[in-house]
Amino acid sequence: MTRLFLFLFTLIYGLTAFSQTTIEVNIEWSLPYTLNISENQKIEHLQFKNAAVTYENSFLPRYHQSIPLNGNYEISNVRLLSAIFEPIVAEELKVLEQNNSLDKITTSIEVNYYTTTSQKQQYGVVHFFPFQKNSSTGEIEKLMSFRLSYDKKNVKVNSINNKSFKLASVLESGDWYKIGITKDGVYKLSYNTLKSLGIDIDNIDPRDLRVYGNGGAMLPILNSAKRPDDLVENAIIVQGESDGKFNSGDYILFYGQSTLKWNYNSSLQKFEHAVHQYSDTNYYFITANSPELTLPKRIQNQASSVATPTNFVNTFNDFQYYEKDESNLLKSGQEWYGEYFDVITSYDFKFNFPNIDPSSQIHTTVNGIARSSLGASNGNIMEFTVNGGSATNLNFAAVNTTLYYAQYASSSQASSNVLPGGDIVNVNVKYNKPNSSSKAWLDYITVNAKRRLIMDGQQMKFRDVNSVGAGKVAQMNLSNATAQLKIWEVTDIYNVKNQNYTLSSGIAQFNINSDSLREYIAFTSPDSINIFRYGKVKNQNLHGFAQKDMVIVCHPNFWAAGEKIANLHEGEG
Ligand SMILES: [Ca+2]
Ligand SMILES: [Ca+2]
Repeated sequence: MTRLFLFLFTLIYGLTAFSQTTIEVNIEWSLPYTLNISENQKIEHLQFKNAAVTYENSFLPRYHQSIPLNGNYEISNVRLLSAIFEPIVAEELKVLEQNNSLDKITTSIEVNYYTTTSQKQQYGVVHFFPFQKNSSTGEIEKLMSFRLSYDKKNVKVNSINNKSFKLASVLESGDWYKIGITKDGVYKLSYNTLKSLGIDIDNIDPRDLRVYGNGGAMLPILNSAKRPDDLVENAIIVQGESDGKFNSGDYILFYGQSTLKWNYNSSLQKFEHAVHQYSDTNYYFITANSPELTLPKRIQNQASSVATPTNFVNTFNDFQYYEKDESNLLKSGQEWYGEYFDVITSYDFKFNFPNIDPSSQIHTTVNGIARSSLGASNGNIMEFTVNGGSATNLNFAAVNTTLYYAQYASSSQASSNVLPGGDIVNVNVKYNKPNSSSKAWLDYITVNAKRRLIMDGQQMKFRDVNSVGAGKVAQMNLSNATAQLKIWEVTDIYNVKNQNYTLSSGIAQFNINSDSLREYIAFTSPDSINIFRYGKVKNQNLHGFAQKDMVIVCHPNFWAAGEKIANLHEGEG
């Protein structure tokens, strides 16, 4: 038994090598600080050197320590040792009472910590409120000094941290031309389009043509989240390339993705949209002399699965949203709102789902915000109806409308499921203004519906959640199909596939292994019009820069101020 225990201990210890470190800390307290919030509003709060003070924490100062871990480590087992406290004085107690922050102070300090990455370096961050309520005297005490003890634990190198960065950007050399698009779809770049971009189209070999782009969705906010390291090449079709000459009837076909992203929420079983906060246009880059030595990527054919179908797909999931970015209430941040409910308190919205499936419920979600001193129980409610049916309520909490720094408005969201009455889905949103000063704004509406799998228009995207599952094989039956129809699988935007199908009595049929959700676009005519041409781009090599400590991005109008900040930080080293 002992031997087994020893063996296990060695094994665990060997896998997770860690070391313990201790730092001595003195907290440098000063007199309570007075913060001027506006001309006639002041807040007093307790203060020490490098304290973090926020409204959310009732102005209770928080201790913060960032610890460089010098390698691929994780911080753990953080403890405060030899903590020395002193009772707070009456004046300090008064400040805590005024700010209603006493209830945040408990009989022992709750230490919070996490590991984060900044400039490819790992840091441990420790934070806590340096106060305790003495369990025997009941007095509030503040922390004066302590030893901060923590373990540094080796972490398994994951794919993000282990990532090797490219030494050079593809844009470093070669001739590059930029285009922009705003909608998901199949695009056609004709001889004339390429020529007007500035490409020397008569003298290039079309077999060298490549299109690069990283999809249009917003980059993740977290620095540590996975993302492409450089521009990624997309598979394309170059019609007429085999003769080595780009003739006037030759063209490029590629799948372009807009900046709007739809994600499937499997717990709610619906698709949710994410609007790009910085761009309505997604860009693609074209070259015939890329510095990359790989063979140019071309769209490959994908055979129909020979496995026996388990699911027969005649309907598909579709979704639409309505969201206008019209007002930003505090003139800051990322949240924008649309329709304003004040004098007008009711708005109608129309969604069109061609060939809607009458037997599947439509799922509607409405999100809004309201600014009112009254809560939902006093009528601070938005309600929506779908096709005039029964109302669904969004209940809003009251906000303090007199305090400048209080929460400006409260948000709410509600959903409903109803059977459709036809292809058109009418959504009415009303605000039940509880008093004359109450107002509300619409954030967005999303509608998830099922449509019959019937080709509609020149391009149609489709996917089916119902047939997804381990070991499942779906037989897709797309009707209203003609011989001109092409079906591309666009699940992997970098490696789009041309799906083979059989056509019989106007039904395009193919089988697929559907253990995960796949997405398709069927089209009879690619879009050659909605392409914005930007022309040639300069060569650039972001990967060639030495690592910077700080990057300042600013509008040319603020160049002078930007340089001033840069000089200030450079001076500090
Ligand atoms: Ca040709
Ligand atoms: Ca919004």
